[in-house]
Amino acid sequence: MSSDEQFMQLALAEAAKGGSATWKNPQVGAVIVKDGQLLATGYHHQYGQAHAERDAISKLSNEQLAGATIYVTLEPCFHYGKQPPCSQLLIDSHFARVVVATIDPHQVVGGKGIAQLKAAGIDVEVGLLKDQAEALNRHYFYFYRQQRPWITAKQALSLDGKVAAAPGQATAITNQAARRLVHQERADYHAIVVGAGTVLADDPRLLCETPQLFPPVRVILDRAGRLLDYQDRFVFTDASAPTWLVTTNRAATKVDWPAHVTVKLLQNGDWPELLDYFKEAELQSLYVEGGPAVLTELFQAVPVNQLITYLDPQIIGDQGLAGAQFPAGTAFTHRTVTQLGDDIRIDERNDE
Ligand code: AOF
Ligand code: ZN
Repeated sequence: MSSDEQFMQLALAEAAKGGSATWKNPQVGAVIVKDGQLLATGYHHQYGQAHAERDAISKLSNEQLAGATIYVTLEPCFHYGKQPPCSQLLIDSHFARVVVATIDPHQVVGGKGIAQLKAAGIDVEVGLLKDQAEALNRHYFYFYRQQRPWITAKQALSLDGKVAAAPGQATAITNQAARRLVHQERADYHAIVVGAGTVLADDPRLLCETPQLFPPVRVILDRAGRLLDYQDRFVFTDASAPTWLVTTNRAATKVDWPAHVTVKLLQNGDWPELLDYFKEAELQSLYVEGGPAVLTELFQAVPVNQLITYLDPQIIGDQGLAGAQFPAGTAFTHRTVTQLGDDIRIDERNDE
């Protein structure tokens, strides 16, 4: 591995420290090197706070910075957002060389940061460990390139393909290790999506394993407004995460909901309309947990990027509620299988 690669690898490790606290912003890391010596590291700690470059630069003096090289896992920003532009900061710090893993797909940056650095006479290289840098922010890159959220569908099935002992009956299908992993992976998404049927049958919490600074929004698809008579459900009474009630029933807007509940009135509530709404709300990623009616409609309507299936060896029998139906031709290109005690997790993806 070249020393450039080693320093970029270190910048990637720094970036990952930001984790889900960076929320709608990407996870970004920076490493400053001069004469082959590592001088400082930094990362974007939290949405709204200093960018990675500023975090690293703040640890050094002007003399140390002059003529140094900075490795950044994402193109330095060019725009005034919640933070001032990093491209100008790099110029003002008199860096001799800037090594960037990948271009920022966000429209307000999109190559302009690089162009400004080059115009200032700085030696700029782009593309080192690009794939790793993009994998770290998979949902962010997908959202800004494709202009729609990354969609992961999740299902928990018995060996005979059932999701509950009977329609409307809350049933624990998978073991504790599997449920725990679900609670952990929710934190990687901007929204958890379920249908009204799931809220009626299971009264789920839809929270993450550990409290999040920016918890995923609990999106409840309730086209008909069936939940208006069930305002005592956990997602409506517990304010530890936002809840969005998505419906076509005007009566929902007349209800005096608690502050964490937002009603979104749609025309017909189909998936193309939902995706437009999610895009506008800048939800970069969705974890769609069902139940079967929601997943069946999802798979028929729009491309799904990832399908996570938890499978438990129990047999429920023919009185059970069947899982989602998939249209002919549904296929995924990559898969990973993990064993969790007596359960199995199958992660399938369509990488674009
Ligand atoms: C960087 N370094 O560490 C990050 C960047 O609202 P702001 O000012 O925080 O800007 C957010 C945008 O900045 C975000 O959408 C992305 O384009 C870029 N993120 N850029 O130079 C960083 N986190
Ligand atoms: Zn920046």
